[in-house]
Parts: sequence; structure tokens; C-alpha cells
Amino acid sequence: MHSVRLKAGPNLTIPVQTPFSMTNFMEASRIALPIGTALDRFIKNNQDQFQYATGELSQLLRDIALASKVVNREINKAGLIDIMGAMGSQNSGGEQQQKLDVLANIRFTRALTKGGEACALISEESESYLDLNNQGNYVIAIDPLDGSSNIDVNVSIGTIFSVYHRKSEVGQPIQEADILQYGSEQVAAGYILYGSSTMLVYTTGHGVNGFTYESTLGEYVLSHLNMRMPEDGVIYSINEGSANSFSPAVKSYLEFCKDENYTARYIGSLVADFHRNLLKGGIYIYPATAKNPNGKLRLMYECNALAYLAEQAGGKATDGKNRILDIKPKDLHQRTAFYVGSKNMVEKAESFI
Ligand code: AFP
Repeated sequence: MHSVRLKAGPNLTIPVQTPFSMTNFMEASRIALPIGTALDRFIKNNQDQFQYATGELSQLLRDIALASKVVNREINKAGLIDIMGAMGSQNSGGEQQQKLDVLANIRFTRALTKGGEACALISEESESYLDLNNQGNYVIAIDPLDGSSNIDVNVSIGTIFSVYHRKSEVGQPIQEADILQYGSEQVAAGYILYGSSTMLVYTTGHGVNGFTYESTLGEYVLSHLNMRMPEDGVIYSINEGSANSFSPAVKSYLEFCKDENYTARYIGSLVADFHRNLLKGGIYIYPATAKNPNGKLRLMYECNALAYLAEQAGGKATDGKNRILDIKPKDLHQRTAFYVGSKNMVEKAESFI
């Protein structure tokens, strides 16, 4: 047995014992590979791009990332301990709360409360907003765990968040104007996808970047730099089970998709459907239905964040007619129809409406 040196980079060689097995080789290559840019470093390096470059927004994003790691851990344990299944209570929309919904809400609320940068929190899980800290500069809208009907069946779920700068003076009580802001006023937005790998994707208005969670390091690592949504695509995502109650315009658009031999993909987790379309091109539609005449999805903590991300990646988001980011919210839990995805596909769908 003798030692050879394996070239690993410009200035680095790694001694490897022979006989030279594949396991040795793979291990050596893995060690030699750079880990990449961790989320913390990326946020720090890009801090001066933020409109309010005080470091608070960076800290806030780090708080969200930390809470998401805890939620990720709980999701991964979901089959092992008794946290799967319904909680027996209902959320603000009268929907069944799942145990993990409640747990995720607690984790994000705690992280944002302790962080001190947020003054108010709007959550799918709470009827009214939470007044956190008058000294905080940011208002957060969050769906702590979206797609929760998928929890019990091991299908991807997600967290969606929007960040706004408060309008009132720091130290003053929170005003309605701080809470009910246009989507176009977001200073950051993102999602965490708990899928076959866990990813955090966010924007601060300077493009969209994606980070994959490296569980052995406990770090999000930059994996998708400057994500761009293809302008066209062939995937359409809609719950066609409700087709009987779609408008004739939506039905005609679906006929068009079929005539074009598009591919139907619908996970029932908005984050997962959006993420796939962001990478591959496609359109996600949740139109008005008989059951939900204003659409099902929530403007403030589902649609605005994804609309901001879509636009930042070159895509488009509307309610069928109006830009999502230009809709003035009148209510924390306001619903809207949602057409989001590749720009040309959304425009084509709009031409039917
Ligand atoms: P749940 O969190 O209640 O599962 O709702 C998920 C969701 O808000 C979104 O993630 C899905 O795309 C959409 O609703 C699915 O709704 P339908 O079951 O009506 O298609």
C-alpha cells in the first residue's frame, strides 16, 4: 500500500491511500469540493443593495431562515412522533388547523418576536395581526405552512413570507397603513420549500436567489443564483376538479392548453407548484370558483410574495386582469384569483379572460 496525491483544485492536493477504491475517490472529491456561499454570508455581502441598509432586514431574513430550520426538523420527524394530523381547531378562514401549522406558526412568531426587527406580524393562522414591538421597523405577512393537507401524505409543503417597511414612526402604535400595504411596497419576500430537499428562495428587489439546505452543516447554501423564470412553458397547474364552476373564459383557456398538448401538473401546494414553474416554466391558476367566488388564495401572505418573486424572475402575476402587486388590500385575509408564472403564458391566459 502506498500513498498517491489526488489533485483537488489549483493549490490543493489530497493524499489518498491505494489500493484506490471508488469510495476513497468519492470521499476525497467530496472533501475537496467547495461548500459554496452560505445564506448568512450572501445576505451580508449583498446588504448594501437593500433600500434600508441598516442590517435589520438582514437579521430578519436570518431569523426567518433559523425558524425554517426548526420547522424543517419537525416536518422531517412528522412520521415518527405524534405531530401529524389535525389539531381539532380552525384557522382564520375556518379551515382545519394541522398540528404542524400551529407549530410552524409558533416557531416563526417566536423567531420574529425575539429578533426585534418586526413590529407586526400578519399570519394565516391568526384572525388579527400581532403587535410585536413598537421599536421594530418591519411588518411581516406569513403563511407559516402552506399546503397543509399534504403534510400527512409526505408531499412538499412550504412557508411563504412578505416583508414591508413600516410607515408610521418607530415607537408609535401600529397604524392600519403599516399593515394594509400594496404588494408593490414589499421590501423582501420569499418562500421555503420543504420538498425532496429544503430550499429557501428570496428576493429583496434585486433578482431572485435560491439556497438549498445542507442538513449536515445546518446551513442554507447558495444553489440557484439569479433565478429566471422561462418566458414560455408547457406546464399548467390548476385544480381541474373544480372545472364545472370555472367561468367560460377559464374553461376555454384550459381547452387551449389541451389543444396545445400542454402538460398538467398540480401538487396542491402552491409553493411547490410555483417553484417547479419558476425552474421549468409554466402557469399556476387558482381562479374564482362557485365555492370561492373571489378565488381561494390570500393576497397578503400567499399571492403578494409569489407575485413579487415572479416579477423579479421575469414572470408575471395577475388576478386575471390586474397586476397582483397593485391590488390594495382592504382586509388581512383578503382572497384573490391568482394567475402566476411564465410571462407569455400568463398573458395568453389573460387574453381569454
Ligand atoms: P391548504 O394549506 O389548505 O392545503 O391549501 C393549500 C393552498 O392554499 C395552496 O397551497 C394550493 O395550491 C391550494 O390551496 C389548493 O387548493 P385546492 O385543494 O382547492 O386545489
